[in-house]
Amino acid sequence: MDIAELRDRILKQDRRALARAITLVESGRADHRAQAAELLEELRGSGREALRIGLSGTPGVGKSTFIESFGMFLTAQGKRVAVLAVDPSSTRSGGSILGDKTRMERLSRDKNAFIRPSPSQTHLGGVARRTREAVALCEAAGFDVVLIETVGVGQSETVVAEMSDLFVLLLAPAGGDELQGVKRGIMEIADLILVNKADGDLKATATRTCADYAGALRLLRKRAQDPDDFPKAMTVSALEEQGLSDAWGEMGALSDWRHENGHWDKRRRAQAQFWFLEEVKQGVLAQLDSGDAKAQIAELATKVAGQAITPSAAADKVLKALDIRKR
Ligand SMILES: Nc1nc2c(ncn2[C@@H]2O[C@H](COP(=O)(O)OP(=O)(O)O)[C@@H](O)[C@H]2O)c(=O)[nH]1
Ligand SMILES: [Mg+2]
Repeated sequence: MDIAELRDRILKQDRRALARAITLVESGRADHRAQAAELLEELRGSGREALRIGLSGTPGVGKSTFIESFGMFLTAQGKRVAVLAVDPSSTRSGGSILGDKTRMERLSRDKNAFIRPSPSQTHLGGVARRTREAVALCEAAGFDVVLIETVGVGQSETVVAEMSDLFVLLLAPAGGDELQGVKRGIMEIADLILVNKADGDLKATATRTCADYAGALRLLRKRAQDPDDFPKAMTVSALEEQGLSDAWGEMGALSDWRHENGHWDKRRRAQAQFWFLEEVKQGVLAQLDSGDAKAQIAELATKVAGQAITPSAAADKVLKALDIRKR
């Protein structure tokens, strides 16, 4: 594959080239990894910046419906929108988004939208790297907004928040006690809570739920990266396309404020460092799990169990034998 050509085509906003490049970053093959790394390095200085929005919510809350409505709303404003997904639990081929293709029928036909389903992969570290690199590719391909969807399971919200500029939590209208069901950690990373399905019979409940969450948000510790009135809760109806413009307005206000106050750059820099260290750790862990190290660990583990060597001395032997540069 000609990396220089792929780079040029991506910079010219060629969607087929973008799709090919994402396939390349998804590949686990060593030669593909090397090419992907080269491509990303070539695109690093593109100077293009998208608004990266992480979107989380439990199954059924309306993520796919919201992405379709919100995506259409944005493309109608002349924005180019890319949609990616992090779904570590997905073992179905095609992953979450493709399964929801019917709900995103209009958006998937829109020439200003690019939708990429989650690859079927179980290892969160692998999904994280692929998504992060896909985000960078979409950004270089000139998308204005990159939506990164995740289902609310396990660690995936944290992973998505670490690659987003804004983190949006989508919730359903619910009774008061269900408020407790949202994990505190997720509330703490949310910049905007959208209570969806604020329509028809559910409208009154949605309004109440929204007030409950607004109250809960006020109880959280104030974060340096927020202006006074954030994080915020509001209602939307993805189905009836209500509140989308207000939600977009709030996202814009928050991102403008963060740009003006230095928090935007600070966050992106911290994220780059976070992922650098993650990659180093993943690399070391992979090394422990391969070839010589694996055999040595198994052998020493037996000796440790039989008290033939202390745990610390055994660990020291493994670490000394590791050649971190070898892959
Ligand atoms: N009343 C109402 N139903 C909605 C709304 N958004 C989604 N739904 C419905 O909720 C169900 C789950 O939606 P979906 O987008 O697939 O949720 P996801 O699992 O989070 O992707 C579907 O039956 C949708 O039609 C909304 O704004 N109002
Ligand atoms: Mg869905």
